[in-house]
Amino acid sequence: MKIVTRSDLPSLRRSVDQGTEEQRRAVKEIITEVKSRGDEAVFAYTRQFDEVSLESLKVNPDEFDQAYESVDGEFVEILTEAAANIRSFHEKQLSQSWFDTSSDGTLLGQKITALDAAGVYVPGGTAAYPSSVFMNVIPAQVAGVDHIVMCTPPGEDGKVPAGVLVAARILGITEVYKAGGAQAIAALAYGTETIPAVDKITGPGNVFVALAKREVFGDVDIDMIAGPSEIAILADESAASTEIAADLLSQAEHDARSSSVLITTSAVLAEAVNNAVEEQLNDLPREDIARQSVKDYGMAVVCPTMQDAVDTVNEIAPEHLEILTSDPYQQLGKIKHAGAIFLGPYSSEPVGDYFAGPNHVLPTNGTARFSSPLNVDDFVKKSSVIAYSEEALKKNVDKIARFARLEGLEAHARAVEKRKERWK
Ligand code: HSO
Ligand code: ZN
Repeated sequence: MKIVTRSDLPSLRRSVDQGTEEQRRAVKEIITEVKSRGDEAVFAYTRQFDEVSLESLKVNPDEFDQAYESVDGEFVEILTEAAANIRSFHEKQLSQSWFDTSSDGTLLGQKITALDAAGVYVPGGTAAYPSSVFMNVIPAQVAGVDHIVMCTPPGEDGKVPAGVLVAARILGITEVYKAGGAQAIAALAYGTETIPAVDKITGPGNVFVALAKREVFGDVDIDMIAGPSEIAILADESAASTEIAADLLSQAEHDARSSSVLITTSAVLAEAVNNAVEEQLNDLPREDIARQSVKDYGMAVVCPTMQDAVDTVNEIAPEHLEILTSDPYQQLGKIKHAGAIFLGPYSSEPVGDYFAGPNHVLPTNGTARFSSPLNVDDFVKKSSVIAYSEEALKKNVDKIARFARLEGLEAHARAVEKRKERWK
């Protein structure tokens, strides 16, 4: 990893993958085809891209049973405990409808209603993470979404990874469809004979999934277009260099474009972490990915003061921030932009990826400046409620009519004035 001073820090923002012209055209075509030919198009694209001929798009109960039997009992117990932690954290996010009355008898409020249906996309291959099933489904369940379905590409054997099915079953999700890529997103957005149309699509995916989500946005809602994982660690000389290196690598192994950055006041620590990263890289199973990531996006930034270090964190607005200083709570107050903040030596980042309870779907690439972790509010919407009283309308009708006429909207003015006839 490079060791730089704050003034030499290059921008860590990675350009958002907009796909190539050809990829964008392909995605548009897939969406059009799925819209008009439904299941038939999904089957055809699955043959073409996933190289498998399916008999049915829907995972059947036997497949769930087989998945359940194929994994060991302890794994199921760990998943069950993690799901309970994630659920109880998200239950605290539930917001309530509210109604306020005023002395003139008016009632104003905000009514919260869950979305009717949500679709979770789970990527295929090695990124088919049971933990991501939890992080996308649980907030929707806590919000009260009645209909939650999942789409995931089948492997060449026509199967969905066991861990994904076990995670779905633990949550009581029975509708899992074997569809991936842009065709899955199109099916979730517009519906096919088998796959239901939903109101919101969440979950990560490759460039085709991301382009398709952008394309259907507006007809349905989407979560965010997540970029590669990132970790920033704010540390002083009190931190353990080997633990820092291990935590940096935990995110570097996600993707060759993942970024892992140490921000520190100690040049000695930066050097020690750099050495520890090199050493630990050597025997990682995903060494190639992690090494590439550390080479291109790994960095130690040495800052003259802790305030400079904190400013650097806020400029980066990392997805994950660990604070490994002698006074982590004191620094917490100064952090403005980070998706998830981990305090102290026992809060290693994977604690949050899997188990503590907060969501691991987090804003990346600096978007923590303006957005939040996936949460229960992402699966509800609010309706404003207005019950104006006679007294209030009497008092305000002329102001409202005047306002409307100032906008040149005569029918608006007359609509409110119509009520004046009641008072004659
Ligand atoms: N750290 C990833 C999420 C994840 N980690 C899933 C392991 N599994 C999000 O940035
Ligand atoms: Zn992770």
